[in-house]
Amino acid sequence: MDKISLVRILIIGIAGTLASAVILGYEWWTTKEYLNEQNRVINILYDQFQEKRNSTSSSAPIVSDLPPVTPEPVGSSNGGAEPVAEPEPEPAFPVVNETGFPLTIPDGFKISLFNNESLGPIRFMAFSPDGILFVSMPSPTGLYSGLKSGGKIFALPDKNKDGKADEVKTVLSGLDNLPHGIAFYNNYLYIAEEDKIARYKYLNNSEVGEREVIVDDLADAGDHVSRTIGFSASGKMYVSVGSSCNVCEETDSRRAVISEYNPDGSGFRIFATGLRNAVGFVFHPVTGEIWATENGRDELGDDLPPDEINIIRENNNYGWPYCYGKKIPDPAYNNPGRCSATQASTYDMQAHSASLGLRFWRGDLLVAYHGSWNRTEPTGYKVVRLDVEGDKIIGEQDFVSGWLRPDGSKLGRPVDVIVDDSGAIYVSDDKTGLIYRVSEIK
Ligand SMILES: [Ca+2]
Ligand SMILES: [Ca+2]
Repeated sequence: MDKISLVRILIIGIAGTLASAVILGYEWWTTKEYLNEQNRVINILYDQFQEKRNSTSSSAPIVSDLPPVTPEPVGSSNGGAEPVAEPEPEPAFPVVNETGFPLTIPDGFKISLFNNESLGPIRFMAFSPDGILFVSMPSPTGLYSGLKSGGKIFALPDKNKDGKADEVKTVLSGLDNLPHGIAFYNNYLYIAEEDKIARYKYLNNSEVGEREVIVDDLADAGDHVSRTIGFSASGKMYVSVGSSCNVCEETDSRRAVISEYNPDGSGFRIFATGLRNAVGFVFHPVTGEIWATENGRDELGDDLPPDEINIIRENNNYGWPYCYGKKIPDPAYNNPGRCSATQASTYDMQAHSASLGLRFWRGDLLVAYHGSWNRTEPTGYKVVRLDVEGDKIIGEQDFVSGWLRPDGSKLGRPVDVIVDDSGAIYVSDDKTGLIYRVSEIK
């Protein structure tokens, strides 16, 4: 090798090292800045809320687990004086809110923070076989921030079962393609990234083995980058990949579908189609069928089309891009004939709710509404309870709300919902980086 070639190689090597250092430094810096900013926002929100709370605490206690007020006996008289104001009726069951956020929950429940410091824009959750809550963080700056590297998986053990994470462990870091979906199956931790499925042997106590990529050809690029993964009781793996666009005819049949695989990544087939972005799906505890959320398209106004819950059955087409809701033709194609062979939604939700994670709980469905980003008046930003009867949904009520304030500001954005063995509910939030825990007061 002559001297000039040697010098060239040296120069290329030094330049490469410098470029890597700059990229790593940038990622470290953006992550740090992001987390600092998240913690700063949480602190400001918390302080503002505490101020308001202190100024109104006599009339509106946040923690209202007080003994019931004994009502005035009927017919009692106050001696002809001016009528006195009726005392506020106390709820029949107490409600406890320890979060510092102005959240509303059903009577008889308590809500608290499972972790105290922002984990960054966390998304989907799963419990390990040894009962530890795992959560994904696809990117330190958010799923749709453009930065696709620096993804992490956290574990939050609660060994003493006091409803607070004992610590936060970083199980995996440096994942570079938006780890989002997360599931445990047969003692493996599975991670769904934008273009891959990887699995790791689970070794208990939040420890995992080597990375094994079992699917490396998920459709990537384009609009919807979250991938969701789950396992049926019959031992099949399901993966949801949304559309590449808001509304369009896909050229890649692997988009806007839920696909089925064997747990080792073999046996790929498309299971159901016409799903614009089924970000959340779960298995019915009795029938084993897949129930999925579906995010409707944009640019049809504030109230169209609905977000949907669909029961996903083999070879069904759920409408997108030609039809939405109950077989309504999309004006982009205006082709009613297309709708006859598609499935009507099981349930329609408010347009732009951005329904994401869902979970069965006490026979009903809890669904996280991440909240609208482009509606005139914001909607969502809450967890709802859908009243399930057989294969129908017959009602909807707020379960946790209050992140969306009357002035339109948003304190948090729920992403996923999960239930532990005791029946306590956990809600992840990618705005605050917090996990809320809702439990019944015994
Ligand atoms: Ca604990
Ligand atoms: Ca549909």
